Amino acid sequence: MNNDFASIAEFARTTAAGHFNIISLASIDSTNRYAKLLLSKKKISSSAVILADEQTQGKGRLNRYWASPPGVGLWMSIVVEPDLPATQWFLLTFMSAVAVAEAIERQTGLEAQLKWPNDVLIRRKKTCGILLESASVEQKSFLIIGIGVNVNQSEFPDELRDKATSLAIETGKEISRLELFTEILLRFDQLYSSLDSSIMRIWKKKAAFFQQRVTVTELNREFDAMALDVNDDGGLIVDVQGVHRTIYAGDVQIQWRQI
Ligand code: BT5
Repeated sequence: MNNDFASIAEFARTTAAGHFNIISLASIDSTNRYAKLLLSKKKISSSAVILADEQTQGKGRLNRYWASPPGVGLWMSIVVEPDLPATQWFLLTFMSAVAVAEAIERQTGLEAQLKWPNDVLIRRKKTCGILLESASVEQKSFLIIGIGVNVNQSEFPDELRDKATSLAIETGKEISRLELFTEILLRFDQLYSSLDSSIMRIWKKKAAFFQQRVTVTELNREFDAMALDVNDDGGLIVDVQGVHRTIYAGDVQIQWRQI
C-alpha cells in the first residue's frame, strides 16, 4: 500500500464521508464481486463503498476485463438500494458517469466527455468505466455500481495504449486520489438524492459522439451507423442507412472525424 492509499484508508476509518460506510482494501479480485459477497452475508447494506488499491480480476461488461494495477487508480463499488422501479435502474449508470465526469472536471480542470453507455473520456480516450450489477438479498434489491477511474498511470499496456488514458497523463501531474474519491462520493450523493430521468439531459450535454459515425456491436452483429440521440430508456438511437434503430444492450466504437 503506498502513502496515497494509506491516506484514503485513514479517511475511511476516521471520517463520516456523508453517510457512506467505506471499506478500503489493499488488494481484492474485484470490488463488485466482493460487494456482492458481503451483501449476501449481510455484512454490508446500502451506502457501503468498497475501495481497493488494486484489483487482481477487475471486471468490465460482457465478461471483459478491467486493468486495475496498484497505486494508480480508484477501483470502487458503491452499493445502493434504489428507490426506483427496475426499468429505471439504468439511470444509475448514466448518473454515475455524470458524477465522475463532474468530479474529474473540478479536480483537474480537464473537460470530460461521456460515451454511451458507460464511459468517461478525456480527449477521446477512456479514463473511467462503469459496471452496474444487481443483487437481491431477502426480497431486497441492491445495485452495485462499479467505478474504475484511471488516475495516476503514466502508461498503459500495448493493447490499451490507443484507447485508454489517465488523469496524470492528461494533466501532466499527479492527482490526489483522496480528493478525487471524496469529490466523486459528494457528487454521487447530490445527484442520487434527486435522481430521475432528467439526469439524461445532463448526461447528453456532455455526450461526445452524437452526429459521429459509430460501429455498433449488438450481440454477435456489427454494423456502421450514425449516432443520433439517447432516449429516455437509455437506448441509443442510431441511423442505419436512413432507418432509425434503438440499441439497448450493445457497444459502440466511435469512428472519430479528424479535428
Ligand atoms: C467497463 O467495461 O468499462 C466497466 C469497468 C468497470 C470497472 C470497475 S473497477 C471497480 C469495479 N469492480 C470491478 O471488477 N469492475 C468495476 P467495458 O465497457 O466492458 O470496458 C472494458 C474494456 O475496456 C476492456 O475490454 C479493455 O479493452 C478496456 N480496458 C480495460 N481496462 C481498462 C482501463 N483501466 N482503462 C481503460 N480501458 C480499459
